[in-house]
Amino acid sequence: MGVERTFVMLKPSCVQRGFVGEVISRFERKGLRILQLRVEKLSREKAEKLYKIHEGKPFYPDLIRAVSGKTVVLMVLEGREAINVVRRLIGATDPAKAEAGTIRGDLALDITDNLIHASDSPESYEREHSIFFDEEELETY
Ligand code: FUP
Repeated sequence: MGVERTFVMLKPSCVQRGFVGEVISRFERKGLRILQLRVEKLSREKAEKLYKIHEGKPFYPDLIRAVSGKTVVLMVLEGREAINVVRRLIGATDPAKAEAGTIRGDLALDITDNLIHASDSPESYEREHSIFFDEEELETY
C-alpha cells in the first residue's frame, strides 16, 4: 500500500486535558505529515454526521453529548499506510484494553470519551474529511 490520507479528531477530553501537543507530537515523530489542522467548536449537526453509522446504538446519545458544542482539533494526516498506522498508534477503541504505548493505552480510560477518533478505511476517510474540509484546503509539501 502507498501513501494515504486519514482524518483525525482530537476529542474534547484531549483538548481539555492538555494532550493536543503530545498527541500531535506522536504523529509527527512517526513521520506523518499534517496536511490540515483546525480548532473548532463541534456542532451537534457535524457530530451526528461523523457518528452516523452508530445512530440507534445504546451508546450513541452519550457519544453525541460527549463531543457536541465542545472544542475539538481536526486534522488530515498523510503518510505510508496512514490509515492503519494511525489506528495502531491510537490503540483499541476501549482504552481499558488498549496496549500500553498507544495513545489510548497511555492516556485514556473512558470508552465513550476515548480521547481521539481516526478513520478506519479509505471510504470512511472520504466521508469524514469531507464533513470538515474542502479538498482544495489540503496542503501538500
Ligand atoms: P473507533 O473507530 O476506535 O473510535 O471505534 P468505533 O467506531 O467502534 O466507536 C465510535 C465511538 O463510539 C468511539 F468514540 C467510542 C464509542 N463507543 C462507545 O461509547 N461504546 C462502545 O461500546 C463502542 C464505541
